[in-house]
Amino acid sequence: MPANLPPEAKAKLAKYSDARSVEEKIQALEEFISAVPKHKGTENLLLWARRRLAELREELEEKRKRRVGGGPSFFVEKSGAGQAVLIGPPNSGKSSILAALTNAKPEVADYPFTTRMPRAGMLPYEDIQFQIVDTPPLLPGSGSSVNNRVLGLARNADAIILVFSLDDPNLVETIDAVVREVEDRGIVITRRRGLARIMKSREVTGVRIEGPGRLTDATEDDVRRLLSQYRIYNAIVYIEGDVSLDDVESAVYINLVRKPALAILNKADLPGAREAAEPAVKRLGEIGIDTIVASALRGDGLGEIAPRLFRMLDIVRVYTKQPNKEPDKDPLVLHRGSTVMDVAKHIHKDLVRRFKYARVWGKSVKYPGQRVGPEHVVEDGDIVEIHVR
Ligand SMILES: Nc1nc2c(ncn2[C@@H]2O[C@H](COP(=O)(O)OP(=O)(O)OP(=O)(O)O)[C@@H](O)[C@H]2O)c(=O)[nH]1
Ligand SMILES: [Mg+2]
Repeated sequence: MPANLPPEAKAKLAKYSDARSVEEKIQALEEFISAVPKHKGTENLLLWARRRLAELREELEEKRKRRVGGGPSFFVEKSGAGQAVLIGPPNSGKSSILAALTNAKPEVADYPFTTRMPRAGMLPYEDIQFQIVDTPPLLPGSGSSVNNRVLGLARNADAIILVFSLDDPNLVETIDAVVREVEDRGIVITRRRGLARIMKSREVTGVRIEGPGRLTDATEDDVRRLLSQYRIYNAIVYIEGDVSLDDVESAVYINLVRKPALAILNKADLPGAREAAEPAVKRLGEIGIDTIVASALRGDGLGEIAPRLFRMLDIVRVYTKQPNKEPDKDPLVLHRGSTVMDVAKHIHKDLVRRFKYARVWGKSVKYPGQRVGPEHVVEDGDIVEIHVR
């Protein structure tokens, strides 16, 4: 349902999105909330605004703590070929999975809320490693500050691993609640019809619509008119799938991100687990989340996690080499679709200017050592030798 905001509320929202400091954002958001008329059409918007306000107050609190020196931080610096965050209800076995997959030694206990702070470990896969992050439990609908922080980690991660326990008597409901909690924060993990994202930028002039989607009920000019009401004049509107004008409007305030996600149904060793898994696997299949039935205790399914992560992250490994030398042992990890020029950029920025051509061995070329130009797209396992002027 459209929000039909009065101009005053739209102006406040513009003030909020232009605000730089957390304090300014809090003030603008408070003003916005009082300027929004309360009716059915604005319910979601207000829900978002109140949550965002809670998050900002939390952030301010964190900042104060850091200023007075100390207090452990929730943030986990990325390392390896990708960061995957374990998320799930209390006692589902998140810490046990981290312990089983990596060399980390988190606390595991048979009572809920054992984990209080995130903790990371490295999961080896062939010649690379993924970073796995264990988090405190998520309690859907609780609105707790821990939820906010865990979802903050999820937003920053490269992939999400949902962890559920097969001894949960309401497993399907739990899955639905956790998925909803994640998606309500603008982290899209299910298959969806459409998705719109607005990237404001001084570098573009006007509003440009990009991406593989299509507008279902509006023209590009309608989008421009809508955004100008929010004082957005220079932006890229990125669309995927079928996108309505309403979707574009909610993208003004909710910053959607899509994250690859995987679900682990844990404790497959318990009696009755097989029966419990069936409806859960079905439900996850319906919403388009890949699932592994596993046991952190016995080891079932754990070996599947790294190869699935590799596929989900959509990355390729490239081995660089110098002429007449052996290729490097450690690959460069790049997004799928990267070019030989991206490889050059990763090695040294000087190479971009001096690039002449490259020789490539591997899946992306017809014959070994083929000579290619800068726009040549690399594939997993390619060896790349860059020649400069
Ligand atoms: N039978 C069985 N028990 C498991 C398995 N994985 C974990 N557990 C047990 O489940 C309990 C909770 O495990 P944790 O790894 O602490 O769960 P958690 O999700 O990290 O819990 P919180 O930190 O409280 O959110 C512990 O008693 C574990 O030994 C499993 O695969 N099978
Ligand atoms: Mg734990």
